[in-house]
Amino acid sequence: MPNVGAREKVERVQLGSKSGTTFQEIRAKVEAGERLSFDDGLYLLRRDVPLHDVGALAHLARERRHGRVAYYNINTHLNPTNVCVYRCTFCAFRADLRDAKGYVMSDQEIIARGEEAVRTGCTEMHIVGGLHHQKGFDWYVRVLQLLHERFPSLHLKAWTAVEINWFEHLTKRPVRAILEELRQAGLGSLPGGGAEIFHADVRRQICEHKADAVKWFEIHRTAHELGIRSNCTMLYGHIENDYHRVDHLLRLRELQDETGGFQAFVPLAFHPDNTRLSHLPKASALTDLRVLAVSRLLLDNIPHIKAYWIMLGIGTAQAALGYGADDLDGTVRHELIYHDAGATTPEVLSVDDIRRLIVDVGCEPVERDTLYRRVG
Ligand code: V47
Repeated sequence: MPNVGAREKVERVQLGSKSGTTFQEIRAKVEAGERLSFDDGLYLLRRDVPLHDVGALAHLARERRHGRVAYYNINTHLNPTNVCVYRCTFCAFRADLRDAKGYVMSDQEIIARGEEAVRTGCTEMHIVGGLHHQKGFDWYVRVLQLLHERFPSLHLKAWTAVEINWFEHLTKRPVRAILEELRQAGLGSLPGGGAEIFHADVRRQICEHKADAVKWFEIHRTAHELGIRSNCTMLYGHIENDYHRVDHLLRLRELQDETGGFQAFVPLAFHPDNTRLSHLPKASALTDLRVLAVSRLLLDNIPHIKAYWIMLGIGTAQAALGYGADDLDGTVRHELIYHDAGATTPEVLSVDDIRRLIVDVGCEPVERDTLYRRVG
């Protein structure tokens, strides 16, 4: 059964921390390699616990795993359509069927993106999009086929659990069969999007109707059972609180204990511009670093923590390499989801740029592929 223990966690979320946890106790646990608890997570997220102490602890955990290595890859994004049946309040990218800004890419445009990716040395294409009212499952399969048949060396990290759940709805077929067909068409792995905040109280307000936590976990569990690796994310800095964040992280840890199929966790800071939550302030760099550090400490079984520079901004992403993160994601090209929501980061970094960002904070840059194998 998916997500065993979720109800118990929800109750804990509502009760909150009543323990007398101290920082020294948490440090002793981390030094001894012991697992941190729900209450430890709540404690570390408190604003009155010195950020740099939390960061130093996370850095210890990061250095144990990865030394001074910081990973990056050469990648590009493809969003074949922005038209979406869902109306998530945090999303600036989506469009209604008849919106002027709505688009659907043609086969030629998709192939041209593949050509550009290979020409510019990409090893990965990150493919996500809207759930188009008029496109069937076969169109989403075809996007993969168009690219995989022509550019077989390009790893296609495609379709979030929310999209897979939409395909279930469209085809009335089980998740396993859908994933097998997508793999046959060229799917390499699943990106971590669509996780948002798992707690139902938050989900109801920011992404009502779309795949819930139980479904999100069922899809990732099935992918892992099939040998398809995946990433996981958490969208923070909107209406959630610290209890929801810890609950979210520990649910991920629980599945990872079971399957070991997650490669990387990517905390995603909410960008409010052009969304229905535009009245909310953007999370500060201090919050970004604290969330990254606590993620490294709680997710003791997920190998990589990604500081997604597009979302964090370059300076904070560099600092994050000292707060638990070991990966900057990629050179990235054609990113729309964050740029539509007000991100001011560049559209692409060169390989020299990304390597210099890593070297400048005393780390060793290592190019990886999507499955974290060293390249070159
Ligand atoms: O699920 C959407 C988030 C996610 C906004 O797997 C927003 O390696 C902030 O999942 N402000 C998609 N966040 C991006 C994603 C991702 C990114 C990089 C790497 C990987 C990976 C995955 O972006 C969505 C949602 O949580 N999102 N709108 C916004 N306005």
